[in-house]
Amino acid sequence: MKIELIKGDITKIHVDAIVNAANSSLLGGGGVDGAIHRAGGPQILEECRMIRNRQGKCKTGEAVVTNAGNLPAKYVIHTVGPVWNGNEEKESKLLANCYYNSLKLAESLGVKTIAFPNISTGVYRFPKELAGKIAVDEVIKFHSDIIEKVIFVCFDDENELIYKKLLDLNP
Ligand code: AR6
Repeated sequence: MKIELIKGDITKIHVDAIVNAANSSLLGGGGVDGAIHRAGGPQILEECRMIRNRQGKCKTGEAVVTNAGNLPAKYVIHTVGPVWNGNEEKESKLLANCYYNSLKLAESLGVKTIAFPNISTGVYRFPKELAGKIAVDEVIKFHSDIIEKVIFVCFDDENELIYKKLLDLNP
């Protein structure tokens, strides 16, 4: 599995699946969630509503999939990151679950390329350095015969620098 870093907007990335840092309602929000629904159009929210009706809320650390509407991707995988409250052990495990469950779901869909945002590092206030380490560790230890490339999409300079260091890229 190749790992890449891109600085920018995840809604513009040409991959089979992009991951959304959603909330448990699955009904949209701000940050990357808002950007994905804005750029992707109403079909994504429509499918989120169907999932809500079928299974109720999405638990923290879990993932569900919808279409990607007008986005270049085929799928949006919505995962719910933990809100940082300082319980490092519990919240780190939940964040790791987001990456693991998104990758598992992607595999089941035959996804070859997938892009992740920096889950929980915005409104949910997870410390960026720790979140980056968890994300990179989880992806590296996930061996896949199906997924060929994982792209970390960093929106802000701080995350970009953190990921460059973690992935051993030249700053
Ligand atoms: N492309 C890539 N990354 C982005 C984009 C974008 N277009 N926009 C923001 N980011 P956040 P959370 C980065 O707050 O912390 C929503 O309201 C941003 O710089 O989007 O998991 C949901 O509905 C940050 O590094 O998600 C939930 O209620 C990262 O995405 C809640 O926020 C995550 O920031 C989830 O909070």
